[in-house]
Amino acid sequence: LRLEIPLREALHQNAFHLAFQPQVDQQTTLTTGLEVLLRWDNPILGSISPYEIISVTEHLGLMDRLTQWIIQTALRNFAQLRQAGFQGSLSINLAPNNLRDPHLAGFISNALAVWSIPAEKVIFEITESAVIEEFEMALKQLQQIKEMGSRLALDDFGTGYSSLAYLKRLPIDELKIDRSFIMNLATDADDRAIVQSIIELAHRLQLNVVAEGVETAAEKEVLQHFGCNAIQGFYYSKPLILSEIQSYLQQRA
Ligand code: G
Ligand code: G
Ligand code: MN
Ligand code: NA
Repeated sequence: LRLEIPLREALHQNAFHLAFQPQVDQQTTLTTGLEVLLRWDNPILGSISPYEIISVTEHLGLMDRLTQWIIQTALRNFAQLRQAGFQGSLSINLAPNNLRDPHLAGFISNALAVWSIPAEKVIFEITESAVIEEFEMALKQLQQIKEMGSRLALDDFGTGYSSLAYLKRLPIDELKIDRSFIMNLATDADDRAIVQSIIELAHRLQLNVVAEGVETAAEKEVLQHFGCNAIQGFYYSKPLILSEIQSYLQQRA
């Protein structure tokens, strides 16, 4: 494949970087969370999506290396932001292969200790596709992460990749409503009904709800009206590199 050789090179040179997207609490309007997103800008190939990076990396058998780089770099950057006064949480995406790694929780725990980050400040995002195969194995890793004190979010909720069965079977703290339900929220009555129901369901299950991909004030207002806890999307900010998120946080708190 066109990506295999450049990606292998990038993995050995740590040629990636991370972007951070704010999550804004709707009661306080404070930025109470950041999601970390993997970025790779190759001078020849351009910008490659994280989906592609992760699937090729898994194929190359180098996922553990990439995951370790993501977690270490994300927590090092998070420690810097915390030192500058940020008190919110950091959300890190986990890939399917991560949940087959029995050393994952231990690795996370060590990295948290290195940077003196309280475990409860870190949220790990998973999708149904990460647990659908080898469910018992995945559940074990997730339980270990929970026992350490970190939190879990079910990402892309409502799509084929995240279903109701997993709400019951996984120790989840948060639901992230997929962008596909948000896109037409201002005009589509069906989407409004779906989103309202997801928020109500989440609250009845004592889960926090974050809406993703919010781009307009109209969408934000509908979500606020339904009691959505936090909003992430271009309406507030696109994903920002470390120096940009530092100034964003200084300006907005
Ligand atoms: O930021 P962007 O919309 O390009 O990200 C697309 C998707 O790629 C995200 O929704 C997320 O699920 C996945 N993704 C982004 N960064 C990471 C990462 O660091 N690790 C994993 N496993 N997935 C990521
Ligand atoms: O983890 P997940 O795959 O849901 O990551 C969210 C992705 O969506 C990120 O890749 C991010 O760049 C992208 N994104 C974030 N906010 C918006 C938005 O408001 N609109 C659109 N179109 N994409 C967004
Ligand atoms: Mn995510
Ligand atoms: Na998503």
